[in-house]
Amino acid sequence: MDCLFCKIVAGEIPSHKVYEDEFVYAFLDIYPCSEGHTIVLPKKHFGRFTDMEEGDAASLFAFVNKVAKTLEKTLGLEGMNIGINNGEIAGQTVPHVHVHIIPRRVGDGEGN
Ligand code: D5M
Repeated sequence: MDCLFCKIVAGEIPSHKVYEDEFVYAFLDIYPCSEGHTIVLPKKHFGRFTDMEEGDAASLFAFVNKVAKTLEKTLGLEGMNIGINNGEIAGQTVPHVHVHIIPRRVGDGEGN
């Protein structure tokens, strides 16, 4: 399948890995909204979040929770935005489901 994120998971395209296990892969976003902006995705290909079964979605978010806590600790964060663009009309540019973890810091703009 010609999928950018499947190629990253397979190591065919380089990425800055943050976390990996049997089911998920997390790496730094190439166009970060803030320092440490991380993408978490299931290794198995799903186009959109709403293509996933409830169990797969729950597993993905369990890993998102783990990665977010690790980033919080290692980067000393007070908060972060965690979200998904589900579908092209919602801003999804890569059709392999992924969760954005965007570290937020005092004075960085939105919400402060
Ligand atoms: O988010 C897709 C995100 O994927 C966007 O923030 C850029 C990022 N991206 C695209 N190509 C790469 C590579 N090669 N490495 C790392 N990050 C990448 P979306 O929610 O679909 O708009």
